[in-house]
Amino acid sequence: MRTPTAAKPLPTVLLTGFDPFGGESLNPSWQAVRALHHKRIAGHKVVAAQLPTLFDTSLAELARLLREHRPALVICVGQAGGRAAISLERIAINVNDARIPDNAAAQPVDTAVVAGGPAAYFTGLPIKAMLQALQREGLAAEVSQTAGTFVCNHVFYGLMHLLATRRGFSRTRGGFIHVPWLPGQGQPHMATDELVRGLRVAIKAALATSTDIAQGAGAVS
Ligand code: PCA
Repeated sequence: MRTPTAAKPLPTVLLTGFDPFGGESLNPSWQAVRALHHKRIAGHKVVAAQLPTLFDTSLAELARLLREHRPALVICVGQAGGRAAISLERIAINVNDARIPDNAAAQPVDTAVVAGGPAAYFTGLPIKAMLQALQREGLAAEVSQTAGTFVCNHVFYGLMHLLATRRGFSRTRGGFIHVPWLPGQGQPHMATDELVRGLRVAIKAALATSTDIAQGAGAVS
């Protein structure tokens, strides 16, 4: 007689959003990612988690989440007030240069995210395929060439460095998406349900595309 085997757990997609910063009362990245918590997308289970807008502890928290969930795909999401489209970030740079204080009043100027690390990392996401998928759905989307030099770039660079250097993560893909303000925060804005739909479409495209149409890879030294 065959013994029943336990169902294999679904592979995980880790999605992170940030808490509000800069005196705002909400952060669209968290509003959008939390709506996808425990949803299934293309045979994967989504886990959504919040990162603090802090230079000091955001990366330790991300590293803890990676160890806990061992995701197949990681997408960190942040607010980019003033942008009009879902921004697929191409490159993370090894610089912290804060124009405003973070939520613990830290404001590093021209410091490294990782001392001695490469100058930059390209995203591990198939951003051109994701862009096409978003535009096909009629959603405002773009490839962005900079995630800035505040906590979002810090987390993006730290994520790519962790995936490149920590044992056990060589097959985990990751990257960063910035989202516009929500209505009420300022202009231009996108509605929460559009952001949620956009993230779903972006995740699906990332899972369906192993090699991007046009993609750099790895570290830039
Ligand atoms: N946006 C900030 C940090 C947190 C967030 O949501 C940024 O773009 O760096």
